[in-house]
Amino acid sequence: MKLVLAIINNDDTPIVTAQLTKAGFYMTKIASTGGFLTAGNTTFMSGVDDDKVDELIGIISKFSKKRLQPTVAHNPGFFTGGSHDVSSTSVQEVLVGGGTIFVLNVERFEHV
Ligand code: 2BA
Repeated sequence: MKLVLAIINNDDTPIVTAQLTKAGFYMTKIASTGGFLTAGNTTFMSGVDDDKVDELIGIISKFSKKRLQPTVAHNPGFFTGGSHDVSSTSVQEVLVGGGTIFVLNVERFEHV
């Protein structure tokens, strides 16, 4: 058995949830936050038999879109010699997703 952890963009969470449920997968969803963009995303946690892992990853891949997400970059300032430092911010885009997936071995599973 494997534990699949999949980090998905919040915009894709409804369709991924629907498609995984339709295919018979059990899952737990955890509200999570990306360390870099500090934007909300969803972490899916699903315990599956080894021979179902590829099907699970296939569904997540199919319904998780890559997207450009704006992020504010702080450009280093410099000292003018006057009373004000000069610095600026600019909006840059970061390519996010589709899904980020980890597959872990499960030593023991109990459902009591
Ligand atoms: P965030 O950490 O908010 O990262 C969002 C996007 O920013 C990433 O997209 C990547 O394109 C970029 N990025 C992340 N860290 C960066 C850095 N140190 N320098 C430059 N660019 C950086 P994805 O790679 O698709 O990741 C989407 C989300 O998946 C991440 O959100 C994070 O929540 C999770 N994630 C990705 N890789 C991970 C890892 N190795 N371990 C744990 N979580 C991860």
